[in-house]
This record gives sequence, C-alpha cells and structure tokens, in this order.
Amino acid sequence: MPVTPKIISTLLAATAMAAASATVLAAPVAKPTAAEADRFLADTEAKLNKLNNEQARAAWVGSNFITDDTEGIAAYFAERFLAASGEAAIGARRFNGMKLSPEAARKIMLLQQTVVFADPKEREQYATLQAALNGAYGKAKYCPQNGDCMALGEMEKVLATSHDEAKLKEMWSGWHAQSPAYKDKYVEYVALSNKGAKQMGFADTGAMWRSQYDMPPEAFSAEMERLWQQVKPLYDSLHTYTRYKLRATYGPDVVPLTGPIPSHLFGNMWSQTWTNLYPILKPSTDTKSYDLTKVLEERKTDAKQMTKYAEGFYTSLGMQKLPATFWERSLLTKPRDRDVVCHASAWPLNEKDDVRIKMCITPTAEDFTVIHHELGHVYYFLAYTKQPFLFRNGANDGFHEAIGDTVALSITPAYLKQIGLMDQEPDVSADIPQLLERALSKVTILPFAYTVDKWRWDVYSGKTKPADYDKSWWQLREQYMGMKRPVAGSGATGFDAGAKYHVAADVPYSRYFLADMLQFQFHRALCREAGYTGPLNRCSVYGNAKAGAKFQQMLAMGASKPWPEALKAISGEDKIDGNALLEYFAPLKVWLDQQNAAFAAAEKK
Ligand code: X8Z
Ligand code: ZN
Repeated sequence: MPVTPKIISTLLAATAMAAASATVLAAPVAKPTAAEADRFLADTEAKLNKLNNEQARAAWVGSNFITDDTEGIAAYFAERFLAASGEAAIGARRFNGMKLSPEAARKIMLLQQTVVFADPKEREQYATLQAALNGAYGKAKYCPQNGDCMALGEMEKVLATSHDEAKLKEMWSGWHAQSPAYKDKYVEYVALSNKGAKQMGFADTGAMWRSQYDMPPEAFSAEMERLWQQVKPLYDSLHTYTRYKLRATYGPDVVPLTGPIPSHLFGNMWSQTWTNLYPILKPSTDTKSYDLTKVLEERKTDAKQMTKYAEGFYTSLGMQKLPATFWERSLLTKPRDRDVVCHASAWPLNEKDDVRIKMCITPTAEDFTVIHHELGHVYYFLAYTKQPFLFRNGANDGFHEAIGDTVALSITPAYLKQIGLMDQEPDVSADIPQLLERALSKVTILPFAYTVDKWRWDVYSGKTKPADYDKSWWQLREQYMGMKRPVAGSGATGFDAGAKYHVAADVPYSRYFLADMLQFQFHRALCREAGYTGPLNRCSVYGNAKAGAKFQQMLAMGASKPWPEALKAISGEDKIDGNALLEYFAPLKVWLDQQNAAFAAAEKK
C-alpha cells in the first residue's frame, strides 16, 4: 500500500473535520434550509456509498486471507470510511431540530449514530485495533503439549460429539486460553471507542448501541429486561431438566443437584446452544432416531448443495435466484492452506447485487440451519438495494438476524420429506422431541445473548474494569444462564468473553436476542398469511407465494421507517414480544415441568 495517499487523505479528512466542527460552533449565525439538508444528504450518501464499498472489499480480503498486509489494507479503508462518516455526523448536527421530510430527518438521525474521532491518529489506531482483533480471533489455535494445533472448528467438533468429560474440559480450556493474548488490544479499543461515542454526545459506546432502536437507550434496556422476564420461566424449566440429565450422564461429582452447571458440558464452546446435547436429553419415547447430519453426511452433501437447498427455500417464496457472482465469489468451505475467519457471515459488497457469504460449511444439521440464516441476510440485502444508502439496512439489527431464522423455522419434517431429505414424516407423537430439539437453540440462546451485551454495557460504561472482566462475565453467566466456569478462574488477566467472536470483532449481540423473539412473530404472521391454522411447530411456508410476498414487502423497506412500522407491515403488531415464542413452545413447557416434578419426587425418595 503506497504511503502517500494515506497521509494525504488523513490530512484532508482532518482539515474537513476541523472545518465541520468550526461550522458547528458558528451554527447559530446562519440557519440552514431544508433544501440544504437534502443536498447535504445526497452528497453524503454518494460519498459514503463509495467509501463503504471500498471498505467492504478490503475487509472481505482481510477476512479471507489473514496476513499482516491484508489486515493493514482493511484498517486503511476502514479508517477512510470512518473519517468520512465522522465528518458527515458532525455535519448532520446542524440540521437537528429542523422541520424536514420524515426521510431526511431519519437520515440526519442515522448519520449521527457513529463514533467520531477529533484526532486522526486515534481514528487510525481504532481501525487498526479493530482489524487486529478480528485477525487475532481468526488465527487463534490451541496447541496441546503433545499433538497438532487445533483450530476452533476442530475443537467445536469434539465438544459436539464427545462425552469424555476430561476431553471436553481440555477443549474448553484450550480455546479460552487464547483470548488473553489480545485482551490488552481490546482494552485499548474500548477506551478509544468510548472517546468516539462521547464525541457524538453518547455517554459511552454501550449507550450508543442502545440508541439504535428508535427509542431512548434507557427504554431499550428496560425492553430487554421485560422480554427476558417473559421467557425466563421457560428457560428455567429447560435448565432444570438439562441438569438432571447431565447429572445422570456425568455423575454427581461433576453436576450438582442444584445451582450452576459447569459450562463445558453443553456441546458448544460458549454453551449458547445445546442442540448437541439432544442425544442425552431426548425423551425416552423418542425412538425415531432421524438424524439430518447423518443423512447429509451419508449423501456426501457438499457445501454448494447445502447452499442450494437454502436458496431453494427462498426461491419457493417467489424470491430471485442468487446472482452468478454469489457463487463465483463466496467462500463456502474452509481453505486448507490459509487462515480465514470461519465464523459465518454475509456481505453486501456494493449497492447492486454483489452479495456473498463466507462460511466454512460442513454437512451437519447445524450448518443446514446456519446456511438458511446467512441467506436471510443476503435476501435482505437484495430486497433493499433500491433504498438510498442510509436505508440499506435492517429495520433494526434484530430484524436482519431474524430473517433467515424465520425461514429455518419452516424446516419441518414435512418440508424435509418434500425435498427428499426424509423418507417418512413422523406422527404427532414426535412433536415433543422436535420442540425439545428446537428449544435447545432457540430458548438457550436468550440468556446468553442478553448477557453478552449486558457485560459489554458495563465494560463500556466503565462499571466493569479490565481486571474484573472475568469476574463480571461469570457473575452474569451464573445469574442468567445458571452456569459456572469449568476450571478455576483466570483472575485479573482473564478474558473469557473475548473467546466469543462477537466480542473480539466488536459486533453488538442484543440483535440475536431480539431476533429470537422476532422470528417467532414473523413465523406466526407468515403462517397466518398462508392460511395455516394448526400448531406453529408444524407450519412450513415453503412454496407459499402469498407469505413470500408479505415477507418481501417488509424486507424491501430496509431501514427507511422506524422498526415498529416494519413489524406492523408483516405482523400487524408493533411491539417485539415473547408471546409468539412461548406459544410455539407451550406444549414443551408443560412436558418439561412434568418431567422435572417426576425427577424431584424421585430424588426425595
Ligand atoms: O453469528 C451468528 C451468525 C452470523 S450473523 C452465524 N450467529 C450468532 C452466533 O453464532 O453467536 C447466529 C446465532 C447467534
Ligand atoms: Zn447473522
């Protein structure tokens, strides 16, 4: 990367920013007009669009080929975008409180939801740290004393399939020993990010994140707590049931009768989804032994075919086929010869149809769901391409995460049979097993998602100091998830939160909590639209053009309206609500409580 252009652009940006700040100070003199606001927005959107495309392309390469050079290139283009978005944020301030069209007012508001750095050096350092943290996570490996180094994916596989407690502990500890190496960088990054958020009038970065939901940040925190309280009884029942079963599997020395469960036993590195525990947790009546992973493996379903299955669902709803460039440019399998960030992600590379995913697909039931999730992002991108730059986004970030999951809720036995992945549809007696299996991802992620951001809100506000990162992390894990660290605490240098991709890569996580609620609201609405009246877990909208059109109508809105309007467009509701999820799992809740009562009675004897 030639050095000269970078210096010039940084200087230019700094000058522009100083000019913009000066305008703010002098603002009372000349009151701008609505026409000026429109012109400002048109110029700004054109500029940001171009820089965003460049930044996305550099970030794509940075995540696909992790080297010092690509990291530097990604940071360079991220910094250029930040300089321009910062300048735009400051420039937008002068239109605050003016009478503008609803669209212009919304754009002015959206432009100001960003970090802004007065000092270009700090901006550069911020972008550099962000790229470095992303790379550090992607490159991390556990190297046992005697044996080959293991990448995260290999360790996840052991956690998913082994019931050897010592092995599980080794995998858990091996991965969690990696993140302290980048803790110092994270601490520095948090401080810089806060500085940037304060510059725009937010109390800290956490408050800025909570301001992105068309309501004040305090109202958002209250909403999250309200929603959590709604679903907590269901989680508690599932947790109690799981503890009994894990205790029977691993023995009373490993799993206590009451209180928190060691977190390496859940079949998942972060114990956020427990789907891999299904063989341990399944009801004794479940004799079906249908295993989608087995079917996919036996058929040697490759990554492209997995993606084709998912595409097939979307096209059955009337949506377009994926563009040829999607297939040419996406990364669908883990390369053997280089480091990539394997955590699945979807990317819009321009405002037309250069959409891609990056995912290390394996033929498993889990990845079958994840690929539907990723294409949900992709079809959202494609649906809102006609929106102006600032509205090319989800109604809120929870919507973006909910689209593919909504589609995946339609992966029912009837659907699997229809596409030839299941021979015979099970009868209604299989409802409880299926609901249990689904609850192992949809119910379990709720307290995880809530507390990942609760932890970060406290980190960003300064309530949790770096020396207390692990203390606070495990307090939350215990309080909300009923889990404890499997091995003695790592103390003041520990960084267990950093073992999660979204913390290292600084991706907000409340979105998955919201998405978990929203997808059941969307699913219920689409099933109604399709004229379906039976139990929600048996509904699949596969092939239903009417439901598809309703979905597409909401997707096409992008972020052009406050999210309650988008929710209304699809469901008639204007509040995020846990009731659809509770309705879906209602029969399971009854069953779990019966099981738990029986276990408790047996213990007493
Ligand atoms: O990160 C993801 C997606 C990409 S947006 C694969 N998810 C969260 C996670 O893996 O932690 C999907 C569910 C939760
Ligand atoms: Zn996602």
